Amino acid sequence: MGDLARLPLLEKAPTTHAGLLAWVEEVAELTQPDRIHWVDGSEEENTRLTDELVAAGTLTRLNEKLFPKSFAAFSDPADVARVEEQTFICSENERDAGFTNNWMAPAEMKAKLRGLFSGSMRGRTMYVIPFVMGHLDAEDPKFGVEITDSAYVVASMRIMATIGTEVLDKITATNAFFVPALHSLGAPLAPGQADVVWPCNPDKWIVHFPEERSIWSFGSGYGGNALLGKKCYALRIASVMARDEGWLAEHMLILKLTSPEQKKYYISAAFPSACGKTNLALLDPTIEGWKVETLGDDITWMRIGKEGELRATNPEAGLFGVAPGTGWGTNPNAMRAIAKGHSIFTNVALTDDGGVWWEGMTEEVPAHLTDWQGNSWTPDSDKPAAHPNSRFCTPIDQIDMLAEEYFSPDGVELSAILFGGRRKTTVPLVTQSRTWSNGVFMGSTLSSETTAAAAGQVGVLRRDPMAMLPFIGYDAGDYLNHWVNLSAKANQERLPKIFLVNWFRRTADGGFAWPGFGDNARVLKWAIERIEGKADAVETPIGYVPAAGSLDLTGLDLTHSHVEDAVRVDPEEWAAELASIEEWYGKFGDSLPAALRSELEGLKERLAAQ
Ligand code: GTP
Ligand code: SPV
Ligand code: MN
Repeated sequence: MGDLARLPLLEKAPTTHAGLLAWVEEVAELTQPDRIHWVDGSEEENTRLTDELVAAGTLTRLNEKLFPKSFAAFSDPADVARVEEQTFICSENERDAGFTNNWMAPAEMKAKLRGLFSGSMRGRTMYVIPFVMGHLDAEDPKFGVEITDSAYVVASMRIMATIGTEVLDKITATNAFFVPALHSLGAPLAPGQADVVWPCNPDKWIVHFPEERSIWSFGSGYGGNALLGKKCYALRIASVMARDEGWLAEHMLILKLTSPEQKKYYISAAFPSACGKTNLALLDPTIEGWKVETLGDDITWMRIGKEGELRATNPEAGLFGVAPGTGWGTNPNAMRAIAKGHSIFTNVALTDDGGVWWEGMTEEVPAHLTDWQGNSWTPDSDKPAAHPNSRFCTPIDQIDMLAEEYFSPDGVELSAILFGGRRKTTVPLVTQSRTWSNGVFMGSTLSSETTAAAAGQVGVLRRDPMAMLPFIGYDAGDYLNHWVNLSAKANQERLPKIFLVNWFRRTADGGFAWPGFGDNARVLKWAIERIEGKADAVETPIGYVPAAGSLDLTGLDLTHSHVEDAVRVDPEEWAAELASIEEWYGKFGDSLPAALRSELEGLKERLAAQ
């Protein structure tokens, strides 16, 4: 970096890791920040940064009595969700990105990004955030370093991951590999130029280099675009590491279910964005004697354990949950965690007493609010008060029902895996797969109506394999093959059973056929009883669905549930579904695993034989 004024700051760097120092120096040279700050993760540092963000208008401090040490942020209206159109997997060969990803040759993309990042941090502070996804004392800790020019990102990463000095010291001491994750808002400041409250750039690029295991994110300050430990690392890059190292990185929650007999089961579930993972992970069962505890709500890393069992851990330290629909009625456990404070809310509405509100938080709608865009709002307003993808960012250890196993680097042995989507029709409440590969088939053909979690149209039906469509870091066919092959490496007796679920089926009058939320515990109970050989099922062409009387409906409000509608397998709907699945499978070309092709043939034959 020659004799630039920044050099003394680098000399004072709290590490001797040559690779890290060289990268920080290279990025500083490229992006030209005014200052470099190595994030230590301390309380004092967090207080200073959030004070600065309040002074800048980026954060609004909430009423200390209602939400201690908590803040609200309001983004640019054009920066409210992940941008899938602008997300790239830049593998050396286009084939390795597969048809589900955007691709550009790495050299071409790097040249483009160097242009965009050139001087992009002028007038700003460059923060260096050492972080680890998963346990710092795991056998093979997964380190990263995010460089960002956003203090909001620093404060949010502090909630979502383990960051700071203890991580950097371990990276240094073990001369560890780390994923370099570079982020810039793309909003440099000229001398004397006033800042805006949510700097960003209309041109957004979320780019992954899987062979190099690096991330470059430009132009957005929001969620999965900017908190690079989350979707970019723990799913897209980690899925590639997992392919190479024989494990899986998945868009899944993990929960612990304890039966009235005190038997413990661990279940993971993959649902697309804004389709119910956080809610299921924090479920309050409506059936007597069954208890749920939480291990994770968004990302699961799974590997085969020493005895051939499938073990799961949550690499995150916080929740970045959808706010709307999270309420005292539907998800009291999340509400209690949020009420403990230490949270950052983004794009929610403000109450007149300095608290936050969003649609579905309370039954009673406040008479007056300030909406997420800063406008005065009343119940007569024709727009929602909170953005549909508004979020709460809260430390996971504030969940009262957090399972103690969350803290174990070894994780838990899974008994069941659920795949689920948001489908108005066709897909029954719950279906058990016949075999592992039949379950992988269910996951590979998972479909869901799009939500506000990603920019673009909402409510459009699309295939979303394993709820990973936006997150598979390599060829989708190779990814499915990796899933198929996992069973051969596992102890067959201990392989988790796979189920397909749908909480979102509608009745003819448009209402939900199934009440969902706490009542989903009834479906978990049925799944466990299937595994234990206790619950009856009907064999259908698509798999096993609950036999009449086999779902525990004790105490269920039957005026608001239409269980028969919810579990029905309709031959006409499935004829249309089959055609749509065939079209989907056609997109994979040669990379579709043979085992899945024969699953499709099997389904076709069974449907025809009906
Ligand atoms: P991401 O964080 O985007 O990955 O989302 P998620 O999968 O964690 O979804 P979340 O649990 O936040 O739920 C998203 C929306 O679905 C919320 O508005 C919930 O109220 C709603 N929802 C969740 N579970 C159910 C359910 O069982 N039934 C119904 N009808 N709605 C549900
Ligand atoms: C999702 O979209 O699946 C999320 C939110 O969990 S984000 O972190 O923005 O990706
Ligand atoms: Mn998610």
